[in-house]
Amino acid sequence: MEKFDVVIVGAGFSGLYLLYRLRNEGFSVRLLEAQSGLGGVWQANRYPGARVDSHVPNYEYSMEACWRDWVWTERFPGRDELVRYFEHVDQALDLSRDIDLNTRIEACHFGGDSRWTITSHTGHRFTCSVLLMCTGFGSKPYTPELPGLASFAGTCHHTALWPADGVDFTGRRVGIIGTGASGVQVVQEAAPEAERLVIFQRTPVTALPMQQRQLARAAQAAAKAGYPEMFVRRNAPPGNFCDIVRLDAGVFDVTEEERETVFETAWQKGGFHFWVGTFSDVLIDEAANRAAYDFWRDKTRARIDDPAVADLLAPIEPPYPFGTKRPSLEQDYYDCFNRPNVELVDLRSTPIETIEPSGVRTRDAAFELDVLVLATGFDANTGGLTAIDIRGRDNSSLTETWSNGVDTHLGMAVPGFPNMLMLYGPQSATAFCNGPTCAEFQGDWVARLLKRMRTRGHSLVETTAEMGEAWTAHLAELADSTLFGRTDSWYMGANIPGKHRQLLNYPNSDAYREQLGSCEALGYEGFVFG
Ligand code: NA7
Repeated sequence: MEKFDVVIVGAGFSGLYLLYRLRNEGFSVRLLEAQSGLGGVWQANRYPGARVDSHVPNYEYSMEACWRDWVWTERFPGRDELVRYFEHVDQALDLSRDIDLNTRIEACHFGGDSRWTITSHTGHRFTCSVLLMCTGFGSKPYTPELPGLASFAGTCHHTALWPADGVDFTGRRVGIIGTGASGVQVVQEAAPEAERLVIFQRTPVTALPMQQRQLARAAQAAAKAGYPEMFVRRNAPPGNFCDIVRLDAGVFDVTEEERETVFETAWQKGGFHFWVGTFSDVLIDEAANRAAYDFWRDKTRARIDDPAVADLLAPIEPPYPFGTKRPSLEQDYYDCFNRPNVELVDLRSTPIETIEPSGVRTRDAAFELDVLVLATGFDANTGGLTAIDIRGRDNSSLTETWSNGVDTHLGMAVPGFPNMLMLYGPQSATAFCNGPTCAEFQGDWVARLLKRMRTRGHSLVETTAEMGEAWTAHLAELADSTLFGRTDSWYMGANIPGKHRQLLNYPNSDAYREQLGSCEALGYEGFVFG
């Protein structure tokens, strides 16, 4: 059994940052990763068109060793470039010597000796004092129980389980179930290649213009003079992006003309600007939200030729408050529906009845397909953790503990699971916080906590049931005081049948970071040390 101060599970942004930080602080650390390379979701999501929705230079580490010699080719980099970025980070920070790849963790048990024992799929065991779970919010793909799915005779893959040698859409009849971020991206790739493309939509996505562009090497080199200051700004309010700033004014605090200008400016900037970079009340106030939706709807409908298709993709009445399901970014998603080979099926009016060997049968029609793409998302936030047999005090199982809902303190610690901390986990700012920004401020917080414990001779840190209940109640208040609680989304755990409905992501990264800071300033309030 290999013995360490700290074991980290997961080699995405959070896990790699912690390895770098904690090793520099003199801890013995091992990072264990199921996949064959670094980058977390970017290893797994190799479906055609996979691309990050955060623009350069937000989606990268702030350490100069990582950005000094690194050059991006696109404003929103694609999956392969992101994987190469992680290889570059690996070299720049010399990480791999402390990482075991191809090591899927099956069990983590907290023992009577106050240490964790971690068991891999091969039966290899590790022991550590502190366990850091960095399994990400989207590491467990979700495949709905579609009757007859196993009988499909063609090629069928979930986007997050895509084969390494790819799938050729050329001249084939392709069906795509799901229109979230992954579905939008695959549609854009498949539409020009497939002989026939059928998109099965249950809920329309409010996709925003990416405004993608190539990045010139010289311009990036010049911009780097401003990077240190930008990365400091990324860690301060407002927001967690270098350059997306929400106004300190509500939608109706300005004239109609000013409002149009603000919306139009954000639209032209592209990316998440229109989602989180306009007025302060868009995600809080129904009327303000409606103004944003109407702007989005009118812009979007203007691109769709067939009014009946426009009614499904961008309905006159909002299907849910704008931005309370995650908006995806698109390049020519809506234009794809003007192509003669592309067809949209509304699953609300004609649900899937069965999958047959030849394709998909809905209540009204049968669609013969050669390829079926399941862009159906993830058991988000909790699935990556509950997939592992994690057992805390008294052998209690995390999966069972969370079966009626998640309680954590700050989205980082679970009552009854001492010396285990989660990064980018449920009930933290996860998914409302730019990944690398969150990885760094949470990682720094953990590093300071572990150093303090070492200085004071503590070997145990845990939170209490009262703190867990209080944090959950706080998130419930946030769900009620914003528009997020009204929508069935994976933020609310509502995309998985039977999953407890609760807000699983803290919807304000500035306020979240302040909470972490005040906890620390008060001597790690809510934590008990031993
Ligand atoms: P998402 O955003 O969860 O999207 C999944 C899509 O699959 C969504 O449109 C769902 O419709 C649809 N879905 C799920 N189950 C079914 C069934 N049973 N029938 C029909 N359609 C279904 O996952 P993505 O992978 O696109 O993106 C996840 C995040 O990863 C993304 O936001 C980024 O942060 C990266 P629904 O909306 O539930 O009606």
